[in-house]
Amino acid sequence: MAVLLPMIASSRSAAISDRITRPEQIIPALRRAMQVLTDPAECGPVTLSLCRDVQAEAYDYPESFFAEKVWVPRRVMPDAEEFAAAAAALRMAKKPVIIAGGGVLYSQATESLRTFAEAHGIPVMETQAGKSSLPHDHRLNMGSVGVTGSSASNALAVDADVVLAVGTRLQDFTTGSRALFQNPDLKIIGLNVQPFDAHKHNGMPLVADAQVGLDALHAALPGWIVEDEWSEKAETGKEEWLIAADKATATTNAELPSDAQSSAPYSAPVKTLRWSAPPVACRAELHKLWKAGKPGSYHLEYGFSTMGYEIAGGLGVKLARPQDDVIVMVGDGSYMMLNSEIASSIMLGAKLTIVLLDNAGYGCINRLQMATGGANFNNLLKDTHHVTLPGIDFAAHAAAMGAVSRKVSSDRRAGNRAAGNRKRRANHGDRDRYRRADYHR
Ligand SMILES: Cc1ncc(C[n+]2csc(CCOP(=O)(O)OP(=O)(O)O)c2C)c(N)n1
Ligand SMILES: [Mg+2]
Repeated sequence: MAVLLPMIASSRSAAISDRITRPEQIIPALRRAMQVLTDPAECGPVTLSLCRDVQAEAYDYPESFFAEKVWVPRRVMPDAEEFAAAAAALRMAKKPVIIAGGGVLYSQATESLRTFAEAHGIPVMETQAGKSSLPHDHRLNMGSVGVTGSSASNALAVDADVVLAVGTRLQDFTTGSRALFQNPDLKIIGLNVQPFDAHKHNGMPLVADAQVGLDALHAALPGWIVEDEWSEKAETGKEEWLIAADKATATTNAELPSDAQSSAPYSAPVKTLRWSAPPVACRAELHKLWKAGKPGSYHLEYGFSTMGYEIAGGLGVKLARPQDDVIVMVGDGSYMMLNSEIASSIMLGAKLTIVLLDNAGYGCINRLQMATGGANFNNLLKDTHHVTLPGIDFAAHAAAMGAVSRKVSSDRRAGNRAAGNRKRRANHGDRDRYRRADYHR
């Protein structure tokens, strides 16, 4: 009897799923798998199921099967009619905005975005996946948009008459479940390699690669620039937002810091370094307040919001960008779900700085529960059914896997230690993580 062993699994139904019952079947199957995985619109997922007895079979594979192949991203050109309609809509726009989604980063279109936005004076707002498309301090970057959006972005989005949505799925967090945009004459241009997303929200589709599409729109709109009134609204909104953000992250005399305050010491130096933060904990705060510098300096899994992704995700970032310092922010709950990649990071010599925010339970879900009128139940450890509350020593736990670990009592000290340890890493390759003082107990 054949036992099936999936090679690449995914929680989404696979774009291709193949069952390998003969060794030679892997030749076309792997090629097809790579084609789907590198397709800018499909991006996988792929499942190849190998029968266990087939795995033990010898086979004389042709050498051509092992030849190196270089992937060149496909840059889909826009259709002439879709393009003409999009350019005409923009030319008529009085209150345009751009929403930058993850597609801007995947397409490496950040320079094209900057050129386009600057030339035409269009304010830009970012989704979770699109965060860092523009540096946080760029004058046209209004910050996060939607449910976890800044006041600057959301005030513009309410009035916008044309939304150029670039490489975004326009999901419910971005659009406030269709409640955010309120202009009755609103037009959404969906610049996307994926036709399904390009058509969303009754959008005018512009199926194309983000970089190609932005460059072509720029060339088609010479001299067109938004009116002063709209630019001024953007400028004032951003100033007000920065004041509010500074206030939210400033230290106070409160006994325990908020999530917003916790993230501040790590995100401050981002201008010079490329740091990455893949947390589930405090994701709303980070979407709003993390000061992303260079493109790709912020990474958060929000497709499925999967707890346990953080340390494994951070390790992936580090393997892809070995020259960068990677800071992982993780909650105690998420840490409990998946921490074993600490051992992998040590085996691989891939240094991570892991900041563990310990509030003894599922703090953000507890807050949601309270905000909808509930009573504390089953989220914080103290509210669970228990005989004894576990006093988990996370620092000792990580140390047991080989990490250099510290429990620190304040965010400022944690930030200082992270800075100090960057130097040490250069010399000794240390790994560090911190347990911040509890702030809910
Ligand atoms: C695998 C998985 N299970 C459940 C959830 C729902 N969920 C989102 S955040 C959260 C609690 C996170 O707790 P913790 O990591 O300690 O962060 P905190 O909110 O306390 O800062 C839960 C249960 C999820 N996102 N993923
Ligand atoms: Mg927690």
